[in-house]
Amino acid sequence: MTTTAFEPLTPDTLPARLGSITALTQRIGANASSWSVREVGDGNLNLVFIVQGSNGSVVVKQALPYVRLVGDSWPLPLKRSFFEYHALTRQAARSPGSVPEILHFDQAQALIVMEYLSPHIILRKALIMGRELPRIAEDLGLFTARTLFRGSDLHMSAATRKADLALFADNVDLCDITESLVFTDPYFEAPRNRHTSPQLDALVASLRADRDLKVEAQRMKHLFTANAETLLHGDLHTGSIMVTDEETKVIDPEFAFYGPIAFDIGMLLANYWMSYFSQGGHEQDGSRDSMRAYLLRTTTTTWSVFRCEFARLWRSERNGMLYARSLFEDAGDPLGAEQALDTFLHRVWEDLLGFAGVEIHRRILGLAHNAEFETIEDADLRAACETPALRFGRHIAVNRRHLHSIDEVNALVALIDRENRL
Ligand code: SR1
Ligand code: MG
Repeated sequence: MTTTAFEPLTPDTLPARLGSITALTQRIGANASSWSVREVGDGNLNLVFIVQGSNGSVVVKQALPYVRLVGDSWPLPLKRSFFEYHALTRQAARSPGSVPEILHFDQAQALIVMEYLSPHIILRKALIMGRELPRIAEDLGLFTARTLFRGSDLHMSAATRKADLALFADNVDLCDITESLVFTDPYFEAPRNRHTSPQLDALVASLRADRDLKVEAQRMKHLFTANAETLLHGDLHTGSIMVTDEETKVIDPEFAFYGPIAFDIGMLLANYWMSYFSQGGHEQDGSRDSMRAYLLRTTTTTWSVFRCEFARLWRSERNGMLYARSLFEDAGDPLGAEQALDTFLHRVWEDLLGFAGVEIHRRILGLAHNAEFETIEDADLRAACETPALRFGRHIAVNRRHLHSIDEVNALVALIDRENRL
């Protein structure tokens, strides 16, 4: 790379601009003029290229100085690429094998060269197709437990964690997107919002007039901004996960920052639940009942794997300043550590329901919608899927302290969905 001033890549300029990077040429072949380059980015923010050479392929992800979904009227700092790179290195260390291998990072050009995952596809697309992925629950339960535990004061030294907290505290603009788009905009008539209209108009108006819901959404926002508990992925929806039947990889942590443990898991479970509610819009080729059952099983297993792995790490790697062993195990009180663990996980459970509720709302009422609903072309059918999702989101956000188990919540999902379909 010869230029230092930022310049967006194009398929035509990429070979000449990246052709001398050894990490890249070693991986795919040195003859850059023979590389074939496709821009495949379909996310909301960045350019994504697949570069194929004689010996293999890589992915080049480059940030743009604005939000791709909206255009240059919404500027966004290139530095998000720096946070993504640093988050990926930490996730690779804390949950080995869970993220793509990073081959090269160029901060000035805001680009990351990484392993090309093939034949992986985006989890959201797989779920829309009705594919039952056998590994995601286990893999994502482990990923969330390991990254969230090992990035917290339960595990890290205070000095290392505080330095890292300072580094990621600068990811202000990406946090601002979440703070506005997830926690605030859905609950009033914000200019960037949209929803399936007129079918959802009455329900949307009632949600925006719902005082209990708005208060709860703001409690969740307060927690998100003020509880710098661990290094989050920050955008762990099913579009940030790539899958095959054998492997699960988590991508795109550009929203990484220090926030509450429950946020990543809440967002993930919300996306499984939204997939469930969308299944009725994808039954052209037959019933999706098996897929519905699979999705509920997936939420149950993800949450139980998370809990088990978190508990294992609590017992074996709790070397940080919180819940010090000197107070419990070393003082002959191992039960005290178990009591603290139960309390801790109970709080995570209550908070994840709140985060899940608002995540569901923002994907139906806000700017950035989900493909599982958006690909339902018939607006009446789409609204019929979105309606129970919105009601469920409201219920779990407002009643999160009274819902005691994942089975209870899944029973509610099935009930609300069935009532709407009859
Ligand atoms: C303007 S960005 C909209 C959404 O896309 C990202 O994936 C995040 O989820 C963000 O909220
Ligand atoms: Mg993304």
